[in-house]
Amino acid sequence: MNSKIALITGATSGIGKATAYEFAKHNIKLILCGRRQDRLDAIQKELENLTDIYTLNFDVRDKKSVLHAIDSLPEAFSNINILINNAGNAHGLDTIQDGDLEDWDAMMDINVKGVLYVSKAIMPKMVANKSGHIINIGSSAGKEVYPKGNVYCATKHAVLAITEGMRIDMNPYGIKVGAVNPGLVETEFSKVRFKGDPKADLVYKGFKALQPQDVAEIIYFVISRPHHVNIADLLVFPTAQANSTTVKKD
Ligand code: NDP
Ligand code: 8X3
Repeated sequence: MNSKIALITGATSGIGKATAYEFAKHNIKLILCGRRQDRLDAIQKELENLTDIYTLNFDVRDKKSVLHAIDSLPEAFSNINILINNAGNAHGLDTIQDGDLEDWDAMMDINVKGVLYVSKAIMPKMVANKSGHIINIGSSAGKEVYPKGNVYCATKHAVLAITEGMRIDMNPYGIKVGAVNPGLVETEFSKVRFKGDPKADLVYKGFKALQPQDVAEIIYFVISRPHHVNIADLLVFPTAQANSTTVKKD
């Protein structure tokens, strides 16, 4: 069987890692990306009896590394059918006047420019093949700004604008483009946001947050629709969450 090839950024943790496991169950060949090679190796070892895996180690902020990594793919992995632009994080939670410039750079560079660089490296072959599917992982923060979310929310609003632009530009080539936008998902997201401060553990206390596997199953649903069906924009919350600031806790 000629199975599809998916490239997942941010595959070392959380939503990206769970998506790798979900896709592997369905025999999709995987290109797993991230900066922590030890984790990529461990995931490859666990999944290689289910599907073919190739790992790429690069920082999505570094455009040369991104282009070089994609260019270096062996022939068997070079025709990417599915791109999951997932790598991203929040850095800090501050009012805009107290915001840290390094945090702003990190979020803009990873969440916005990273999506652009990786897409730019992969889209030409999709265009030439007149086939492909790009899913950008946005957020409920891309639909609604919450207190102290300022720059993170701006990056996720940008991801949604980029998704809409891509869908228009890819339309003549039959390439599907859509966004999956989760609310609160229990991953390493808050550990990164709060830089190891124990208050990260409180974010998912007192209610059942979405689990990475929940989002991975949704991503698989999106990529497994018939050819004529494109899920353009999907918002998913845990049941306890009504919007960014309304969460029913015990
Ligand atoms: P995690 O922190 O668990 O995973 C983030 C992933 O991004 C890691 O695999 C990390 O890999 C990768 N990454 C981070 N920075 C870079 C970089 N500079 N270059 C390459 N890879 C990088 O978080 P989540 O799984 O929660 O986040 C995944 C996506 O989901 C993000 O875009 C996030 O904004 C979004 N999201 C998360 C929600 C949540 O509540 N958790 C809700 C809505 C959206 P490594 O460090 O190995 O490079
Ligand atoms: C992650 C969800 O609400 O923590 O994008 O910003 S939130």
